[in-house]
Amino acid sequence: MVKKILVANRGEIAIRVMRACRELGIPSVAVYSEADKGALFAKYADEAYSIGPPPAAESYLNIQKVIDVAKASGADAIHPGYGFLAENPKFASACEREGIKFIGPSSRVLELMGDKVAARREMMKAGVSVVPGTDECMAGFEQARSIADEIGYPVIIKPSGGGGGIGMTIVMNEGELPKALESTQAIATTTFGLADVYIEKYLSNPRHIEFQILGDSKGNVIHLGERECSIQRRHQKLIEESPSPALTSELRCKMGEVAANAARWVGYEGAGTVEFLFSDGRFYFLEVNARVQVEHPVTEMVTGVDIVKEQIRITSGLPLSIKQEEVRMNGSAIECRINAEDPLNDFVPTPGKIKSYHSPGGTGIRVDSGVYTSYTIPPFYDPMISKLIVWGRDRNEAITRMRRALYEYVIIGIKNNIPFHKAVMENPRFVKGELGTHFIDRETTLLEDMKRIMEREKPLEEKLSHLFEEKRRIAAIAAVVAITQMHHYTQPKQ
Ligand code: MV4
Repeated sequence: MVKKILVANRGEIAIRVMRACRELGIPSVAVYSEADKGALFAKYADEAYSIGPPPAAESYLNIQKVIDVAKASGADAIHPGYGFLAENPKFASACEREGIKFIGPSSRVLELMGDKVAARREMMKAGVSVVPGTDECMAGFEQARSIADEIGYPVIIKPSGGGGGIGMTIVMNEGELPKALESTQAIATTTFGLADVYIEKYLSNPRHIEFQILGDSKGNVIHLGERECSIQRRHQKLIEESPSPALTSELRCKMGEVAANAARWVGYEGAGTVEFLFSDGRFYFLEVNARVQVEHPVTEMVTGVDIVKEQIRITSGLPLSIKQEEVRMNGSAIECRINAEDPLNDFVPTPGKIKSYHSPGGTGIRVDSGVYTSYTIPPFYDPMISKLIVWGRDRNEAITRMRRALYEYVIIGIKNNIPFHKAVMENPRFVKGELGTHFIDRETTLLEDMKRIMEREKPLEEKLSHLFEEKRRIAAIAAVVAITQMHHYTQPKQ
């Protein structure tokens, strides 16, 4: 086993990783920016080191600083979490050079999966069905036009340098093609430093279904079933679940095998996700995420496998602790991302101080978070407050349990998206499992539903109002202190 792990991340995922370290008896090291001095993850770690100013570019993204702390603290491995340096091949190779184990795939695999066109080409070679489109970058307008003609409109132009939706442009007809090409290339250049773009057939309202895979250094690759992540807004996932209501066990078996074969083909070591678009009973490879994902807990809830512990085992050169035929998917899990954002005001971020905080509990509930009462969510990073994950014996039980958990959840002081989640859990199409990537745009009643639900649950807030009568409590404490001191100073010495 590795001996000491530096966690190069913040917030809930840093704590998630440190929890696995603690269960394995491995000491953990936190690195934190000046904005995170008071954060829970920095306190949870066995050691914590400041690495610079709040902007991520000067702290969490500073490769040299992170490596310097790893060396100074004697950490022999680094877990990058998600985001920040997690899929940066330069960081992985810097670790490799310095003799520190990077908990993730090799820099070669990160490089390959980061280049979306190369990944598509590799998957075609592996016999994986990809969305109809190109296997190389667009050389120019003429080439783009002939390919679009071939696959038929609408098409979508995507930057090769980055996944996740940034810069993607939908093209309905040939007339729109030149402008779309130009704009995607411009965004690709400024965002990813690479003008390369590629073309795919555009699928309207597909489902987003992804498979969790694990590969060890002995060549074993398994999958832990799928997650459906169709409920997203501006490429930000908001609700994820496992299993997908759209898959039969036959299709799950088939897609899982394709995902595992894809990982095997590239020599994948570590935890990863193979993303597919699913439409009209057919599935198409989209991209590989070479990291542990935000939504990994739903898979942990239905399979019982601790994905982060597996990552650490893999990096330590140990075999996976479970074989494919031993993987059982039991029941149904749903995750709601609880964000500091105002769902009534175009989901604008609302960082700030949490005056009062009470998270749900009881049967089948998991809350992954890095916040506490009186904690201030800094404005510099992702405004996620927590992930609320529930498990039920079937999807209906998971939904009713999620409604119950959301009812219990009290966050006072900052606006948050709990009303949005309550509205979705009551949405008839969500309940029927009729999902697609355009769900939020198409469900036009969600805003009214949220308002109605907030009105309905006002009495509860009033019942809990003592929780946020902070000023009155402080005044009372101040009065007691004043009286005590008066007594102390006015008593004549005996
Ligand atoms: C697509 C697609 C339809 N057809 N690809 C990829 C990353 C994910 N976050 C969005 N992606 C999509 N890829 C093909 N071939 C639809 C989406 C998509 C989307 C695209 C543009 C603007 C908004 C979108 C919302 C959800 C899904």
